[in-house]
Amino acid sequence: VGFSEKQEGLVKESWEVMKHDVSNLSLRFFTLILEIAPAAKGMFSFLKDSDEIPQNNPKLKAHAVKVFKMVGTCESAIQLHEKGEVVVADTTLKWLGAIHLQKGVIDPHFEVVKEALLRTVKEAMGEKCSDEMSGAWADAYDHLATAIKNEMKAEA
Ligand code: HEM
Ligand code: ISQ
Repeated sequence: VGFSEKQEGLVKESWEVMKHDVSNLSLRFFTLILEIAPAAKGMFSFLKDSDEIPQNNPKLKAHAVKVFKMVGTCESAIQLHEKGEVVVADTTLKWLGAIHLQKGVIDPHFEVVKEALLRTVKEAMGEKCSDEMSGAWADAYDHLATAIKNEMKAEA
């Protein structure tokens, strides 16, 4: 259940490497989401008027960076090691719950985004990506995703 300091260290350490290429990686992350689930395209406002994934859309980039960073820094999801609970700033969580509810995001979508995120990390880190590192990212993501899903249920 909990998120260990070791896991947090693995996530943050790899984030420090990946952040130097965050623009490209974020685009890759988003491309993978649509590769896994093409139907998700219609949900994103910044894609409404384009047939393909814009390679140079500042809005898309800003969004994707925000999401990537949120998991990578474990910041907005400060994992309480003692309790094994995620504490996300209440207002941030309410905001995230509201956006995703309004956009029609449902539980299975979270698996798609998770898969895309893990593949992005794996590609970016190459040989440095151990199973332990992947597992740490998976857990960091799961904690945040659970918090968002709970908030969505509370708001629905
Ligand atoms: C918007 C984060 C999961 C679809 C956002 C925004 C953030 C965010 C920060 C707001 C961006 C902004 O306004 O600057 C996250 C995190 C997730 C997650 C941390 C998981 C832990 C998902 C999933 C989907 C999804 C599973 C479904 C495919 C969307 C959509 C928007 C959005 C459609 C609105 C984009 C727009 O403005 O058109 N998300 N998200 N998100 N997210 Fe997520
Ligand atoms: C919003 N929520 C989840 C994943 C995303 C990826 C790229 C851009 C926006 C996103």
